[in-house]
Amino acid sequence: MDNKQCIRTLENTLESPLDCLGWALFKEHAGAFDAGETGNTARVIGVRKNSFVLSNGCEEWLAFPAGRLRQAGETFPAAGDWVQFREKLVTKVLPRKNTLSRGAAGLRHGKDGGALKQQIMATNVDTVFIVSGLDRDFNLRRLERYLTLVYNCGMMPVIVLTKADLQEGAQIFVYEAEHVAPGVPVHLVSARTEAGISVLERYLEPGRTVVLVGSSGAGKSTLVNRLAGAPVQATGEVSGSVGKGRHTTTSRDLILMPQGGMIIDNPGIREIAFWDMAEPGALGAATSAFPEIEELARGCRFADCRHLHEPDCNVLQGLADGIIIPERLESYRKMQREMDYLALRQECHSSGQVEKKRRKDISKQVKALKKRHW
Ligand SMILES: Nc1nc2c(ncn2[C@@H]2O[C@H](COP(=O)(O)OP(=O)(O)OP(=O)(O)O)[C@@H](O)[C@H]2O)c(=O)[nH]1
Ligand SMILES: [Mg+2]
Ligand SMILES: [Zn+2]
Repeated sequence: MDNKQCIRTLENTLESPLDCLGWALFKEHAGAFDAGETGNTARVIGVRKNSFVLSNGCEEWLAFPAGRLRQAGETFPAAGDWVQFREKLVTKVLPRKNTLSRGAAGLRHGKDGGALKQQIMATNVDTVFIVSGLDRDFNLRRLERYLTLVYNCGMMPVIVLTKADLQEGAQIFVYEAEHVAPGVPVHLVSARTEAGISVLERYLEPGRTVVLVGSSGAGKSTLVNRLAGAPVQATGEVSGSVGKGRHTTTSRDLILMPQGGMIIDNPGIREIAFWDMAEPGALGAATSAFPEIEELARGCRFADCRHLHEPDCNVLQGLADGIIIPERLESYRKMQREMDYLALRQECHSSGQVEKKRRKDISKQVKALKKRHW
């Protein structure tokens, strides 16, 4: 035993113990980098306040980020990352296959003035389970937001409608979800009765990583426990009066499942804010949460049509013809506005600069108008 101060040892008979954490698949995807010797490679399986739990498939231990990783331009570790370490120090984060992140409000009175920050929920993920409880949690507009978030991050969404035991005729929710999520698998399950659970195992093939997102109290951790066949995660009651969970899960942990895959359980999300990833304009991405609107948008006269009151807007025509559902168009426009603002914000780095740029743009427009008048 070296200086790693192991928290747990695992029995692993694989030739490359890292493969039980998905190393072989990661390497294949992330291909274009030289990982060097794997003797000092590990995966981040837990995120604590100032430390990380690392695993190399044989041992798990607490490690701390090298000071350098906090510098601008460096990648700070997150749950699911593949890293290089020196004993108890994480020295480098290997290039990510993908990153599931959202915007989170910063400290309102802090020096960042409440600016949106990137919050990473998981990295190097194969499938995202959008978990929605069929109690008071089910909401189509919210599903659309989750789908946009997942597509935005270039990941594969799967909708899991849980607590099916609480609804008679729960199948109707499946149809509704399928309607707003064309092409996305929708699974109806109950962690209480175990109905439908085994179907989810197909996403947990050896080496694959699934991440769970959803509101607090949706039933994410209960689902993990049911799939694991053991109480590996704490679960909490939903408040009877407001129908909301109590944020039982507070940290991000990657759990090795008996099926061979892994699950990253997440704390419940209060508000789904986006964080624009490298892909510009998620709503224009190849996979979209609003394919029917984007299909029609290609026929608009202007390439940058906002589908508000522009002439020859194919989307507005679709709305008039009843091809597009008004609520979905409203959802789409709202998200498009958010995404545009986010892009501008990231361009300007801080909300203060965004406001400055906005004011500058407006004064430019006013000047141009005045010029025209005189
Ligand atoms: N009836 C029923 N209740 C369930 C089911 N799954 C979960 N619950 C209950 O829902 C409540 C919340 O479950 P959790 O698994 O803690 O929810 P969570 O999504 O992990 O919540 P956070 O950790 O706060 O984000 C618990 O009281 C569970 O017993 C189900 O399939 N049927
Ligand atoms: Mg939980
Ligand atoms: Zn249009």
